[in-house]
Amino acid sequence: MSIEKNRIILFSPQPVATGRRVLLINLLAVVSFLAEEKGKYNIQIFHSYDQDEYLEAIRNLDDVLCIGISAMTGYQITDGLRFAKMVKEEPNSPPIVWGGVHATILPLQTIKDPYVDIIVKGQGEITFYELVRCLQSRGDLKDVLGIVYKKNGEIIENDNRPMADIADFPQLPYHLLGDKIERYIKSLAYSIRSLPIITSDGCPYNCSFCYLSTPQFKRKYTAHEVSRVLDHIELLVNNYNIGCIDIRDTNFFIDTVRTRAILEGLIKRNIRVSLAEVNVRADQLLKLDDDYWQLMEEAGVKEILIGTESGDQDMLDLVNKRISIDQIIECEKKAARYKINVMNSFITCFPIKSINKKTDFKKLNKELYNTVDLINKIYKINQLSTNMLFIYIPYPGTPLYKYCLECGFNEPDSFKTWGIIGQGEKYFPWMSDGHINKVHYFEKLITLRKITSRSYRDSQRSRGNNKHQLLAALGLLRLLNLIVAFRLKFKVTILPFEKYI
Ligand code: B12
Repeated sequence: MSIEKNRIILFSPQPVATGRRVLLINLLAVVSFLAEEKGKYNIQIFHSYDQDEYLEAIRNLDDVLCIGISAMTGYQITDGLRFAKMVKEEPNSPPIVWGGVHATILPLQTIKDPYVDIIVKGQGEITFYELVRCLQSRGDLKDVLGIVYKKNGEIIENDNRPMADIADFPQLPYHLLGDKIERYIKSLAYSIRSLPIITSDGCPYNCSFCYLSTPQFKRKYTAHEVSRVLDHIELLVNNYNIGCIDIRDTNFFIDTVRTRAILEGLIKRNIRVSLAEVNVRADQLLKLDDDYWQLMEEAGVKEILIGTESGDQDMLDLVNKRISIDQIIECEKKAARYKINVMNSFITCFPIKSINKKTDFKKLNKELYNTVDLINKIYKINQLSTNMLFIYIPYPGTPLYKYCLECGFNEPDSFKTWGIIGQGEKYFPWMSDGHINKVHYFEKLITLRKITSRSYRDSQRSRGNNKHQLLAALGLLRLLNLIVAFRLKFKVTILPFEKYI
């Protein structure tokens, strides 16, 4: 008797070697239509951290219809391949389907990997639903739009599926996570229970490093209705006792009328939550009047997330950011006036053209030091703002990618090799391992400066953090803060003892 195949396993690899766990919005979205057919499919979703559980799930694959893996460019590929290899070593291993940004941008190279059977390009909601139904009925994959697959050793690329409006997709099936959802509820400064949501998709701006510039994504913007967003937030507050929502849209302020209606709706419905990591650009916020800022404060916006990218105007111009350093500072001041903290996301090590494609340390340091100087200025405005430094990873298909090739970027020739990108200098002639270490050291100093600051100390007192208060009483925090401030001001990196703190 043949076993009915109705089990689907989805796996989320870690974004970095010592990764963190964030709610798997992408995987919940992928199975949102399938989950509506109650009882028909047994859907299991695993994070890379859940090793015992996924090892148990893949011990017997007889009833598994397919396995899905999501990956961004970089380490997620390495971790996803590790899992795919384990699956392939089991008897009766089902097709392995890869989705996410990387497979979408480079499908024809990705499909060549032996651990990739099918690729879903772009939005997964409808394509994965049709794919699962096709696999179950042993139909012909040629009828499923938006996939690339192998048939008798031949690679077949179907036509793209037109992008759908996200308003047509069902609500995320949170219930699939069961009690495991607790693992994704984070304690943030604004609440001990926070979860992320995404209320819109796409962004019309043209930053040249962003994957949205690639033809597959086309920067198309679609969004959920105001009432749906409010219902969604209410559901998280009521069902999971959530006190803080992170708004992870690519840009929450593209339609400011819609955003205003959401903020007003929160007040009208008396939904008391903090809003954090709200994605926006500095120039968009500067266009808003004081009433709008007031509304943000009243509705609970505690933190905005700005892709500040660089403190070096030459780099901001290179990546077509269309923002000035003055605007960034102006926005920081305005936010501080309304008690809104800013999370600045910086990207460092953008490509630099040089003679003989050798590292130009002068330009490399100029870019990093200007960014550190901007962070110093931001600290003076608001000690509680967060500043994150990411090392630039080139994405094929973006305008900046062509420039990277001109600067000597050593293009990875396989899916596997894209997995180690961002883990050292090897592929980037414009930077060095020594410089990357310096970036990581500055990153640590920037965090240390924040958590040894007076404002942070006060915030910890109100949270009853006794350890922090003891260190403060001993004067150690103040001392460390002064040392770190000195290092960041004069870019002093000798005897980096803070690395061990
Ligand atoms: C949440 C998030 C994270 C999470 C983890 C995400 C994860 N996949 O595990 C964290 C916070 C860890 C993270 C980290 C990073 N991230 Co991030 N992140 C996001 C964010 C904000 C939301 C992703 C999301 O849930 N989207 C909503 C879902 C519905 O869309 P989706 O992910 O595209 O998924 C759809 C399809 O791609 C497809 N799909 C996806 N997976 C699968 C799997 C299968 C089997 C199938 C069939 C389909 C499918 O179907 C989904 C539904 O339509 C996006 C920006 C954004 N708003 O999208 C950036 C984004 C994904 N991150 C990005 C980057 C670069 C990073 C970093 C590497 C560095 C950085 N600058 O932030 C770091 C990693 C290093 C570090 N220090 O942590 C880029 C990715 C670019 C690329 N080429 O890969 C994005 C697009 C932001 C950007 N514009 O630069 N990120």
